[in-house]
Amino acid sequence: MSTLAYEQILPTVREELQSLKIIDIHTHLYMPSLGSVGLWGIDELITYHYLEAELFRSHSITPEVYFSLSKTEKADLIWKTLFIDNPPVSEATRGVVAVLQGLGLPTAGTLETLKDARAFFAAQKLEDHIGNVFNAAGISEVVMTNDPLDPAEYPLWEQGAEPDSRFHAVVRLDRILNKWPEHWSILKEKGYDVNLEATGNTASEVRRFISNWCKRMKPVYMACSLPDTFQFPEESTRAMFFREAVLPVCREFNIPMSIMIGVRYLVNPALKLAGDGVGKADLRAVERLCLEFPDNRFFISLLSRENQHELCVYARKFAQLMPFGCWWFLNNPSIVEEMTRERMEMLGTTFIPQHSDARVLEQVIYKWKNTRRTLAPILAGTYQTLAEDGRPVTRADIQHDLQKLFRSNFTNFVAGVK
Ligand code: HDL
Ligand code: ZN
Repeated sequence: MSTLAYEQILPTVREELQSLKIIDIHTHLYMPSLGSVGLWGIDELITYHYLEAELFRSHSITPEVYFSLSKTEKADLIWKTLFIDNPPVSEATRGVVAVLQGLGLPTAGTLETLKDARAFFAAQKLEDHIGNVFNAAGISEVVMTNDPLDPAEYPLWEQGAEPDSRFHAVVRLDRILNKWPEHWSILKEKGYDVNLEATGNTASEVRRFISNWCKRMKPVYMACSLPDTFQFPEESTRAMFFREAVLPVCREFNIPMSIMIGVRYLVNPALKLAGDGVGKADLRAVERLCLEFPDNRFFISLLSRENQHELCVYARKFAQLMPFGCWWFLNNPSIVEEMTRERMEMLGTTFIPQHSDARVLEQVIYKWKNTRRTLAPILAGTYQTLAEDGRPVTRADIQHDLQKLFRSNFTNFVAGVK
Protein backbone atom coordinates (compact mmCIF):
# COMPACT_ATOMS: atom_id res chain seq x y z
CA MET A 1 0.00 0.00 0.00
CA SER A 2 1.38 3.43 -0.96
CA THR A 3 2.60 5.83 1.71
CA LEU A 4 0.52 8.92 2.44
CA ALA A 5 1.66 12.43 1.59
CA TYR A 6 1.66 14.76 4.61
CA GLU A 7 -1.53 16.51 3.50
CA GLN A 8 -3.28 13.17 2.95
CA ILE A 9 -2.84 12.03 6.55
CA LEU A 10 -5.58 14.06 8.27
CA PRO A 11 -8.30 13.31 5.66
CA THR A 12 -7.33 9.62 5.76
CA VAL A 13 -7.58 9.52 9.57
CA ARG A 14 -10.97 11.23 9.35
CA GLU A 15 -12.22 8.75 6.71
CA GLU A 16 -11.03 5.69 8.66
CA LEU A 17 -12.45 7.03 11.93
CA GLN A 18 -15.78 7.69 10.21
CA SER A 19 -16.04 4.17 8.77
CA LEU A 20 -14.82 2.43 11.94
CA LYS A 21 -17.42 0.57 14.03
CA ILE A 22 -16.43 1.32 17.63
CA ILE A 23 -17.00 -0.78 20.77
CA ASP A 24 -18.31 1.52 23.51
CA ILE A 25 -16.73 -0.03 26.59
CA HIS A 26 -18.59 1.78 29.38
CA THR A 27 -22.18 3.00 29.24
CA HIS A 28 -25.32 3.07 31.36
CA LEU A 29 -27.40 1.73 28.48
CA TYR A 30 -29.39 -1.46 28.82
CA MET A 31 -30.47 -4.27 26.54
CA PRO A 32 -34.20 -4.06 25.61
CA SER A 33 -35.17 -6.98 27.90
CA LEU A 34 -34.20 -4.86 30.92
CA GLY A 35 -37.20 -2.70 30.05
CA SER A 36 -37.66 0.72 31.58
CA VAL A 37 -34.24 0.62 33.27
CA GLY A 38 -32.95 1.76 29.88
CA LEU A 39 -33.50 5.45 29.05
CA TRP A 40 -34.15 6.87 25.58
CA GLY A 41 -35.97 9.74 23.85
CA ILE A 42 -35.95 13.52 23.90
CA ASP A 43 -37.25 14.11 27.44
CA GLU A 44 -34.58 11.82 28.90
CA LEU A 45 -31.93 13.52 26.74
CA ILE A 46 -32.95 16.97 27.99
CA THR A 47 -33.17 15.94 31.66
CA TYR A 48 -29.69 14.26 31.63
CA HIS A 49 -28.07 15.06 34.97
CA TYR A 50 -25.33 17.05 33.25
CA LEU A 51 -28.06 19.43 31.98
CA GLU A 52 -29.86 19.53 35.32
CA ALA A 53 -26.65 20.86 36.89
CA GLU A 54 -26.44 23.51 34.15
CA LEU A 55 -30.11 24.49 34.60
CA PHE A 56 -29.54 25.60 38.19
CA ARG A 57 -26.88 28.05 36.97
CA SER A 58 -29.28 29.73 34.56
CA HIS A 59 -32.61 29.61 36.38
CA SER A 60 -33.78 30.60 39.85
CA ILE A 61 -35.72 27.38 40.43
CA THR A 62 -34.48 25.47 43.45
CA PRO A 63 -33.54 21.77 43.13
CA GLU A 64 -36.32 20.92 45.59
CA VAL A 65 -38.99 22.53 43.39
CA TYR A 66 -37.40 21.21 40.18
CA PHE A 67 -37.35 17.59 41.36
CA SER A 68 -41.03 17.83 42.27
CA LEU A 69 -41.90 18.50 38.60
CA SER A 70 -42.96 15.80 36.11
CA LYS A 71 -40.45 14.55 33.52
CA THR A 72 -42.22 16.61 30.83
CA GLU A 73 -42.26 19.75 32.99
CA LYS A 74 -38.54 19.31 33.78
CA ALA A 75 -37.73 18.92 30.07
CA ASP A 76 -39.88 21.92 29.12
CA LEU A 77 -38.04 24.09 31.67
CA ILE A 78 -34.56 22.92 30.63
CA TRP A 79 -35.39 23.26 26.94
CA LYS A 80 -36.63 26.85 27.40
CA THR A 81 -33.78 27.87 29.71
CA LEU A 82 -30.78 26.19 28.04
CA PHE A 83 -31.92 25.91 24.39
CA ILE A 84 -34.28 28.82 23.72
CA ASP A 85 -33.34 31.60 26.14
CA ASN A 86 -29.62 30.81 25.70
CA PRO A 87 -27.63 29.38 22.76
CA PRO A 88 -26.71 25.77 23.73
CA VAL A 89 -22.93 26.22 23.67
CA SER A 90 -21.89 23.84 26.50
CA GLU A 91 -20.78 20.26 25.66
CA ALA A 92 -23.90 18.71 27.14
CA THR A 93 -26.41 21.13 25.60
CA ARG A 94 -24.74 21.08 22.18
CA GLY A 95 -24.87 17.30 22.41
CA VAL A 96 -28.67 17.29 22.37
CA VAL A 97 -28.61 19.49 19.27
CA ALA A 98 -26.14 17.07 17.61
CA VAL A 99 -28.47 14.15 18.40
CA LEU A 100 -31.40 15.92 16.76
CA GLN A 101 -29.23 16.70 13.72
CA GLY A 102 -27.97 13.10 13.62
CA LEU A 103 -31.56 11.84 13.51
CA GLY A 104 -32.52 14.34 10.81
CA LEU A 105 -34.77 16.37 13.13
CA PRO A 106 -35.20 20.15 13.45
CA THR A 107 -32.58 21.73 15.74
CA ALA A 108 -33.75 25.36 16.11
CA GLY A 109 -34.14 26.78 19.60
CA THR A 110 -37.93 26.89 19.48
CA LEU A 111 -40.85 25.15 21.20
CA GLU A 112 -41.75 23.66 17.78
CA THR A 113 -38.45 21.75 17.73
CA LEU A 114 -39.27 20.09 21.04
CA LYS A 115 -42.80 19.26 19.84
CA ASP A 116 -41.43 17.71 16.61
CA ALA A 117 -38.85 15.70 18.54
CA ARG A 118 -41.46 14.33 20.94
CA ALA A 119 -43.60 13.25 17.98
CA PHE A 120 -40.61 11.53 16.34
CA PHE A 121 -39.62 9.56 19.43
CA ALA A 122 -43.22 8.61 20.20
CA ALA A 123 -43.32 6.94 16.78
CA GLN A 124 -40.15 4.86 17.28
CA LYS A 125 -40.12 1.11 17.99
CA LEU A 126 -37.25 0.62 20.43
CA GLU A 127 -35.76 -2.50 18.78
CA ASP A 128 -35.46 -0.75 15.38
CA HIS A 129 -34.50 2.56 16.99
CA ILE A 130 -31.51 0.97 18.75
CA GLY A 131 -30.15 -0.22 15.40
CA ASN A 132 -30.71 3.20 13.83
CA VAL A 133 -28.98 4.96 16.73
CA PHE A 134 -26.00 2.56 16.79
CA ASN A 135 -25.60 3.06 13.02
CA ALA A 136 -25.78 6.85 13.37
CA ALA A 137 -23.17 6.70 16.17
CA GLY A 138 -20.88 4.29 14.30
CA ILE A 139 -20.79 1.74 17.12
CA SER A 140 -21.25 -2.02 16.87
CA GLU A 141 -21.90 -2.78 20.54
CA VAL A 142 -21.94 -1.25 24.01
CA VAL A 143 -20.97 -2.45 27.46
CA MET A 144 -23.67 -2.01 30.10
CA THR A 145 -23.44 -1.24 33.84
CA ASN A 146 -25.46 -3.95 35.60
CA ASP A 147 -26.09 -3.74 39.33
CA PRO A 148 -27.00 -7.04 41.04
CA LEU A 149 -28.32 -5.06 44.01
CA ASP A 150 -30.43 -2.54 42.10
CA PRO A 151 -34.06 -3.39 42.94
CA ALA A 152 -35.15 -2.05 39.55
CA GLU A 153 -32.76 -4.36 37.70
CA TYR A 154 -31.85 -7.56 39.52
CA PRO A 155 -35.39 -9.09 39.48
CA LEU A 156 -35.33 -8.86 35.66
CA TRP A 157 -32.11 -10.90 35.57
CA GLU A 158 -33.54 -13.40 38.06
CA GLN A 159 -36.57 -13.82 35.76
CA GLY A 160 -34.21 -14.52 32.84
CA ALA A 161 -33.68 -11.28 30.86
CA GLU A 162 -33.20 -12.00 27.17
CA PRO A 163 -29.57 -11.29 26.15
CA ASP A 164 -28.76 -9.09 23.15
CA SER A 165 -25.40 -9.51 21.40
CA ARG A 166 -25.10 -5.73 21.01
CA PHE A 167 -25.11 -5.28 24.81
CA HIS A 168 -22.35 -6.79 26.97
CA ALA A 169 -22.94 -7.21 30.71
CA VAL A 170 -20.80 -5.91 33.56
CA VAL A 171 -21.21 -6.75 37.25
CA ARG A 172 -21.12 -3.40 39.02
CA LEU A 173 -20.08 -3.59 42.68
CA ASP A 174 -20.45 -0.09 44.15
CA ARG A 175 -23.20 -1.13 46.57
CA ILE A 176 -21.03 -3.91 48.00
CA LEU A 177 -17.69 -2.10 48.00
CA ASN A 178 -18.84 1.40 48.97
CA LYS A 179 -22.19 0.93 50.72
CA TRP A 180 -21.98 -2.38 52.59
CA PRO A 181 -23.92 -1.14 55.65
CA GLU A 182 -26.91 -0.23 53.46
CA HIS A 183 -26.88 -3.44 51.40
CA TRP A 184 -25.56 -6.43 53.40
CA SER A 185 -29.11 -7.33 54.46
CA ILE A 186 -30.18 -7.96 50.83
CA LEU A 187 -27.56 -10.70 50.54
CA LYS A 188 -28.67 -12.04 53.94
CA GLU A 189 -32.30 -12.18 52.76
CA LYS A 190 -31.14 -14.09 49.68
CA GLY A 191 -29.54 -16.78 51.85
CA TYR A 192 -25.93 -15.60 52.03
CA ASP A 193 -24.33 -15.95 55.47
CA VAL A 194 -23.14 -12.35 55.79
CA ASN A 195 -23.29 -9.67 58.49
CA LEU A 196 -22.86 -5.94 58.87
CA GLU A 197 -19.46 -6.30 60.55
CA ALA A 198 -18.26 -8.45 57.59
CA THR A 199 -17.03 -11.16 60.00
CA GLY A 200 -17.42 -14.96 59.96
CA ASN A 201 -18.31 -16.31 56.49
CA THR A 202 -19.03 -12.87 55.04
CA ALA A 203 -16.03 -12.67 52.68
CA SER A 204 -16.52 -16.16 51.25
CA GLU A 205 -20.28 -15.56 50.95
CA VAL A 206 -19.74 -12.25 49.12
CA ARG A 207 -17.41 -14.16 46.82
CA ARG A 208 -20.15 -16.76 46.23
CA PHE A 209 -22.70 -13.99 45.55
CA ILE A 210 -20.46 -12.29 42.99
CA SER A 211 -19.54 -15.63 41.40
CA ASN A 212 -23.21 -16.56 41.07
CA TRP A 213 -23.93 -13.22 39.35
CA CYS A 214 -21.03 -13.78 36.98
CA LYS A 215 -22.55 -17.15 36.06
CA ARG A 216 -25.90 -15.43 35.46
CA MET A 217 -24.76 -12.25 33.65
CA LYS A 218 -21.62 -13.59 31.89
CA PRO A 219 -19.92 -10.17 32.29
CA VAL A 220 -17.00 -9.00 30.13
CA TYR A 221 -15.52 -7.39 33.25
CA MET A 222 -16.50 -6.34 36.78
CA ALA A 223 -16.54 -2.68 37.81
CA CYS A 224 -16.81 -0.14 40.58
CA SER A 225 -16.42 3.57 41.04
CA LEU A 226 -14.30 4.60 44.04
CA PRO A 227 -13.93 7.82 46.01
CA ASP A 228 -10.91 10.11 45.63
CA THR A 229 -9.92 8.95 49.14
CA PHE A 230 -9.61 5.29 48.06
CA GLN A 231 -6.64 3.59 49.70
CA PHE A 232 -5.24 0.10 49.33
CA PRO A 233 -4.24 -1.72 51.43
CA GLU A 234 -6.30 -0.43 54.31
CA GLU A 235 -8.18 -1.89 57.30
CA SER A 236 -11.62 -1.79 55.69
CA THR A 237 -14.47 -3.98 54.50
CA ARG A 238 -13.79 -2.72 50.98
CA ALA A 239 -10.14 -3.79 51.03
CA MET A 240 -11.10 -7.18 52.47
CA PHE A 241 -13.74 -7.70 49.77
CA PHE A 242 -11.25 -6.73 47.05
CA ARG A 243 -8.68 -9.21 48.35
CA GLU A 244 -10.96 -12.12 49.31
CA ALA A 245 -13.94 -11.84 46.97
CA VAL A 246 -13.77 -9.51 43.99
CA LEU A 247 -10.28 -10.13 42.62
CA PRO A 248 -10.39 -13.93 43.17
CA VAL A 249 -13.66 -14.05 41.18
CA CYS A 250 -12.05 -11.99 38.41
CA ARG A 251 -9.32 -14.64 38.26
CA GLU A 252 -11.91 -17.45 38.44
CA PHE A 253 -13.69 -16.07 35.35
CA ASN A 254 -10.51 -14.63 33.76
CA ILE A 255 -12.02 -11.14 33.44
CA PRO A 256 -10.61 -7.71 34.34
CA MET A 257 -11.72 -5.44 37.15
CA SER A 258 -12.57 -1.89 36.13
CA ILE A 259 -11.77 0.67 38.82
CA MET A 260 -12.90 4.26 38.30
CA ILE A 261 -11.39 6.46 40.99
CA GLY A 262 -11.86 10.07 42.00
CA VAL A 263 -15.52 10.65 42.76
CA ARG A 264 -16.52 12.94 45.63
CA TYR A 265 -20.04 11.57 46.05
CA LEU A 266 -22.92 14.01 46.58
CA VAL A 267 -20.85 17.14 47.13
CA ASN A 268 -24.23 18.83 46.76
CA PRO A 269 -26.87 16.24 47.76
CA ALA A 270 -29.70 18.52 46.65
CA LEU A 271 -28.69 17.92 43.01
CA LYS A 272 -29.11 14.13 43.36
CA LEU A 273 -27.35 12.34 40.44
CA ALA A 274 -25.92 15.70 39.40
CA GLY A 275 -24.47 16.28 42.87
CA ASP A 276 -21.15 14.41 42.60
CA GLY A 277 -17.81 16.20 42.41
CA VAL A 278 -14.19 15.27 41.71
CA GLY A 279 -11.03 14.81 43.76
CA LYS A 280 -7.42 13.87 43.03
CA ALA A 281 -6.71 10.27 43.99
CA ASP A 282 -3.60 8.71 45.57
CA LEU A 283 -2.45 6.27 42.87
CA ARG A 284 -0.22 4.38 45.28
CA ALA A 285 -3.41 2.35 45.85
CA VAL A 286 -3.27 1.30 42.19
CA GLU A 287 0.43 0.51 42.52
CA ARG A 288 -0.27 -1.74 45.53
CA LEU A 289 -3.16 -3.51 43.75
CA CYS A 290 -0.90 -4.27 40.77
CA LEU A 291 1.96 -5.51 42.95
CA GLU A 292 -0.26 -7.62 45.23
CA PHE A 293 -2.39 -9.06 42.40
CA PRO A 294 -0.07 -9.63 39.38
CA ASP A 295 -2.56 -12.12 37.92
CA ASN A 296 -5.41 -9.61 37.85
CA ARG A 297 -6.02 -7.19 34.99
CA PHE A 298 -7.39 -3.70 35.65
CA PHE A 299 -9.25 -1.28 33.43
CA ILE A 300 -8.66 2.09 35.03
CA SER A 301 -10.22 5.49 34.56
CA LEU A 302 -9.54 8.45 36.83
CA LEU A 303 -11.83 11.42 37.29
CA SER A 304 -9.25 14.09 38.10
CA ARG A 305 -7.31 15.79 35.30
CA GLU A 306 -4.42 16.00 37.77
CA ASN A 307 -4.10 12.21 37.91
CA GLN A 308 -3.80 11.60 34.19
CA HIS A 309 -0.06 11.94 33.58
CA GLU A 310 0.84 9.70 36.54
CA LEU A 311 -1.67 7.13 35.25
CA CYS A 312 0.35 6.99 32.03
CA VAL A 313 3.50 6.45 34.10
CA TYR A 314 1.85 3.64 36.06
CA ALA A 315 0.61 2.02 32.85
CA ARG A 316 4.26 1.93 31.70
CA LYS A 317 5.17 0.15 34.95
CA PHE A 318 2.30 -2.35 34.98
CA ALA A 319 1.16 -3.97 31.70
CA GLN A 320 -1.85 -5.34 33.59
CA LEU A 321 -3.28 -1.77 33.63
CA MET A 322 -5.44 -0.62 30.74
CA PRO A 323 -6.18 3.11 30.93
CA PHE A 324 -9.52 3.92 29.33
CA GLY A 325 -11.65 6.92 28.49
CA CYS A 326 -11.85 10.58 29.40
CA TRP A 327 -14.39 10.08 32.14
CA TRP A 328 -17.37 12.34 33.04
CA PHE A 329 -15.98 15.83 33.80
CA LEU A 330 -13.00 15.07 31.54
CA ASN A 331 -15.09 14.34 28.45
CA ASN A 332 -14.58 17.81 26.99
CA PRO A 333 -12.40 18.50 23.92
CA SER A 334 -9.97 20.75 25.78
CA ILE A 335 -9.08 17.89 28.17
CA VAL A 336 -9.57 14.96 25.79
CA GLU A 337 -6.91 16.49 23.54
CA GLU A 338 -4.38 16.76 26.35
CA MET A 339 -5.09 13.28 27.71
CA THR A 340 -4.94 11.56 24.32
CA ARG A 341 -1.70 13.30 23.32
CA GLU A 342 0.10 12.29 26.51
CA ARG A 343 -1.25 8.74 26.31
CA MET A 344 -0.01 8.30 22.70
CA GLU A 345 3.36 9.85 23.58
CA MET A 346 3.83 7.51 26.57
CA LEU A 347 1.81 4.39 25.70
CA GLY A 348 1.69 4.30 21.90
CA THR A 349 -1.65 2.65 21.04
CA THR A 350 -1.85 0.47 24.20
CA PHE A 351 -4.82 2.26 25.78
CA ILE A 352 -8.52 2.83 25.06
CA PRO A 353 -9.11 6.50 24.17
CA GLN A 354 -12.77 6.88 25.00
CA HIS A 355 -16.06 5.49 26.21
CA SER A 356 -19.36 7.38 26.03
CA ASP A 357 -20.70 6.84 29.56
CA ALA A 358 -24.05 7.35 27.83
CA ARG A 359 -27.06 7.17 30.12
CA VAL A 360 -29.62 7.87 27.42
CA LEU A 361 -29.50 5.75 24.24
CA GLU A 362 -29.21 8.57 21.69
CA GLN A 363 -26.30 10.23 23.53
CA VAL A 364 -23.95 7.82 21.75
CA ILE A 365 -24.63 9.83 18.57
CA TYR A 366 -23.14 13.06 19.93
CA LYS A 367 -20.53 11.52 22.24
CA TRP A 368 -18.94 9.53 19.42
CA LYS A 369 -19.27 12.43 16.93
CA ASN A 370 -17.35 14.56 19.45
CA THR A 371 -14.71 11.87 19.95
CA ARG A 372 -14.09 11.43 16.21
CA ARG A 373 -13.95 15.21 15.68
CA THR A 374 -11.60 15.80 18.62
CA LEU A 375 -9.26 12.85 18.10
CA ALA A 376 -8.80 13.03 14.31
CA PRO A 377 -6.28 15.92 14.43
CA ILE A 378 -4.53 14.42 17.48
CA LEU A 379 -4.04 11.07 15.74
CA ALA A 380 -3.14 12.71 12.44
CA GLY A 381 -0.57 14.91 14.19
CA THR A 382 1.06 11.78 15.59
CA TYR A 383 1.40 10.26 12.12
CA GLN A 384 2.56 13.53 10.57
CA THR A 385 5.33 13.77 13.16
CA LEU A 386 6.26 10.14 12.51
CA ALA A 387 6.45 10.86 8.78
CA GLU A 388 8.57 13.97 9.43
CA ASP A 389 10.96 11.84 11.48
CA GLY A 390 11.43 9.42 8.62
CA ARG A 391 8.82 6.68 8.88
CA PRO A 392 6.30 7.01 5.99
CA VAL A 393 2.70 6.19 7.03
CA THR A 394 0.12 4.17 5.08
CA ARG A 395 -3.63 3.87 5.29
CA ALA A 396 -3.08 0.33 6.57
CA ASP A 397 -1.02 1.71 9.49
CA ILE A 398 -3.91 3.97 10.43
CA GLN A 399 -6.49 1.20 10.06
CA HIS A 400 -4.35 -1.09 12.22
CA ASP A 401 -4.06 1.46 15.02
CA LEU A 402 -7.72 2.51 15.02
CA GLN A 403 -8.78 -1.16 15.24
CA LYS A 404 -6.54 -1.50 18.30
CA LEU A 405 -7.56 1.74 19.99
CA PHE A 406 -11.32 1.34 19.51
CA ARG A 407 -11.80 -2.44 19.36
CA SER A 408 -9.10 -5.06 19.90
CA ASN A 409 -7.40 -3.44 22.91
CA PHE A 410 -10.74 -4.02 24.62
CA THR A 411 -11.57 -7.48 23.22
CA ASN A 412 -8.04 -8.77 23.87
CA PHE A 413 -7.89 -7.31 27.39
CA VAL A 414 -11.19 -8.83 28.49
CA ALA A 415 -10.05 -12.17 27.01
CA GLY A 416 -6.65 -11.90 28.65
CA VAL A 417 -4.65 -12.08 25.43
CA LYS A 418 -1.97 -9.66 24.11
O1 HDL B 1 -20.02 5.83 38.17
C1 HDL B 1 -20.10 5.99 36.93
O2 HDL B 1 -20.14 5.04 36.11
C2 HDL B 1 -20.20 7.42 36.45
O3 HDL B 1 -20.11 7.42 35.03
C3 HDL B 1 -21.52 7.99 36.90
O4 HDL B 1 -22.55 7.15 36.39
C4 HDL B 1 -21.76 9.43 36.51
O5 HDL B 1 -22.97 9.84 37.14
C5 HDL B 1 -21.94 9.63 35.03
O6 HDL B 1 -23.03 9.44 34.52
N1 HDL B 1 -20.89 10.08 34.38
O7 HDL B 1 -20.97 10.34 33.05
ZN1 ZN C 1 -20.41 5.63 34.15
